[in-house]
Amino acid sequence: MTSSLSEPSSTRAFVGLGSNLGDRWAHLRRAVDQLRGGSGVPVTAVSPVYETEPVGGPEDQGPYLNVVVELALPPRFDAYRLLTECHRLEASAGRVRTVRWGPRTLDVDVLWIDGVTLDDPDLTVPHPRMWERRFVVAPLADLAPDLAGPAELETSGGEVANVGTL
Ligand code: A4P
Ligand code: MG
Repeated sequence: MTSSLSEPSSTRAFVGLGSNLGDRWAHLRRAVDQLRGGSGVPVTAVSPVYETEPVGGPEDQGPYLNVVVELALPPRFDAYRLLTECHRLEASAGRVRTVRWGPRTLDVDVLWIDGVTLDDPDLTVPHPRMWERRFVVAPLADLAPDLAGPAELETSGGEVANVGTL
């Protein structure tokens, strides 16, 4: 039996990470390190980092850094377990929920899981707002041109700028 980082039976998934409070680079780096280190979900790719204008929320919040991370979900790692992992990363970054779409040290959203659709308020997949947000579509297009291409980039909104890699 062979085994590799992306076994044939794994499922491709994408999560979106955003930070606009505190040391934004450190929050994103730490979250990706935690995913690589102890989550049990192989990280297969990390997009470039984009600095992005805030969408929604208070007028005076600062710009975000956003990345998209590609994962190879093992067969028994279902979508809800992935959401729990996302919440664990947010808690570890000291996220405090105040206003909806308000500033946060770390937001981790489940964006897409190949072949999976879920219509649950606790976990909607694909993420219901992903296609309208360039802060999601631009880094996703870097990793998965089969999902997001020029048409999706064109129809999504918001200023984004590639500012490097983690
Ligand atoms: N939930 C349902 N589906 C999902 C999903 N696919 N992934 C539920 C993650 N969570 C999901 O989330 C609220 C509830 O959504 C949770 O209970 C979860 O079970 P939250 O993280 O507590 O609250 P939130 O993030 O403030 O609200 P919401 O509506 O999830 O906002 P979004 O869509 O996450 O947007 N602008 C820029 N430039 N960059 C950003 O990263 N992020 C947001 C947050 C707004 N503006 C932004 C950015
Ligand atoms: Mg969220």
